[in-house]
Amino acid sequence: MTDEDTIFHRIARREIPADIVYEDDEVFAFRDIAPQAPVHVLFVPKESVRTLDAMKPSQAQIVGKLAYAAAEYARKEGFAEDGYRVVINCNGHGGQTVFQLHLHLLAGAQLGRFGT
Ligand code: IU
Repeated sequence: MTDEDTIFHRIARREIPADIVYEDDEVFAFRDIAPQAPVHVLFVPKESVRTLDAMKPSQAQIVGKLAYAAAEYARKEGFAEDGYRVVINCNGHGGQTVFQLHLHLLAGAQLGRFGT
């Protein structure tokens, strides 16, 4: 497995099962295996991007696609008005453990403040 063949790439190829809740040409989303909130869905680009820090200028729109897909999902599922949080962890101090860019969507309860 290389940097460009993470567990998320394997989920996208259906080599590893996951509860995929959304997919289009550029983005797919599935339920986090270890949810940190009642709703915890990961939005992942199909294009390989290791981290937010590794994004090229030509890839900047990918983050918008992830955020838009998450917002649409929240509206469709009916919790947009109650609210939610989106998070992108970057590298070690950010807590990134899978090195394919992904956006966490967390919802379904009042979330605590974040920090150290
Ligand atoms: P992080 O931002 O890189 O820390 O997020 C990785 C997430 O991927 C984390 O919340 C894991 O629970 C989740 N995850 C998963 O849903 N399925 C897996 O097979 C693996 C990790 I490995």
